[in-house]
Amino acid sequence: MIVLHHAWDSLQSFKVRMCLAEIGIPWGDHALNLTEFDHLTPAYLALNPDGLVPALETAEGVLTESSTINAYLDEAFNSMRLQPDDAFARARMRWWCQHEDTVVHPAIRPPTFNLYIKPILAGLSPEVMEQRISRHPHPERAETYRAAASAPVDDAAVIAAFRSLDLTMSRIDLAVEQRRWLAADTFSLADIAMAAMVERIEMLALGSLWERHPDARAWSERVARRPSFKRAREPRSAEKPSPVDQELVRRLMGMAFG
Ligand SMILES: N[C@@H](CCC(=O)N[C@@H](CS)C(=O)NCC(=O)O)C(=O)O
Repeated sequence: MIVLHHAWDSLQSFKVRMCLAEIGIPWGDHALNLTEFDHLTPAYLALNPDGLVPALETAEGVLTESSTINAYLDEAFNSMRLQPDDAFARARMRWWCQHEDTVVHPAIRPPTFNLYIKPILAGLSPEVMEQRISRHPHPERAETYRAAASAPVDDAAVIAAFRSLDLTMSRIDLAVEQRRWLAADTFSLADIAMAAMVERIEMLALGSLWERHPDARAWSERVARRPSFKRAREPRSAEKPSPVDQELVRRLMGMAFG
């Protein structure tokens, strides 16, 4: 049995859960809470010395990096049905997976930390924060948590992120003008990778970003209708109120797009 070490509110974990749901294989569930710093316990650091989620535990060893995990799952358990047959379309699929890892995920982090994590960590004393975060193997990541707990909202970082996401949506517009899904006419790992962005935009109440991109929005709606999308977000349910400050979002959106 494979075991997924993940967090329900982690973007990159969502990608892997959606892939597992598309393939339909059973998996062991080890959920960590990132704002409780479960990913920095000695036990988890022994499993993944980077102290990040997701990590997939298999009989052969532990795999990290969500795109690598998804490609492995599709190859090992799904006869590569989530990868187009055509070599160029497959290259396009890898492009989108890489774009999600290197552009979208970094862009999503400032809004996530400023709009979602900040209110959760706000009450934590600097001493307790230091106790928990000092084990982080990546000092720049530790710094992001410290800033979320105590620094003011970083307007400039969030605005830059909105513009970056807007640019990515323009690329989605272009892609789906030419084909039904991002890499090909068939649904692929590219759509799964980018579905994480769809989910996070909804979670952070940033839906107005889609307004400038009707084709991208239609693609995002097709993605969100898939049963695997719904499975991937369980059990983080709608009844849990979003701590996102709508007024702050409106102000920052106004500053980004005037
Ligand atoms: N490139 C890695 C990124 C993993 C990553 O940054 N995961 C985030 C959650 S989405 C995390 O573990 N954050 C905890 C931290 O920064 O301390 C992947 O795609 O798996």
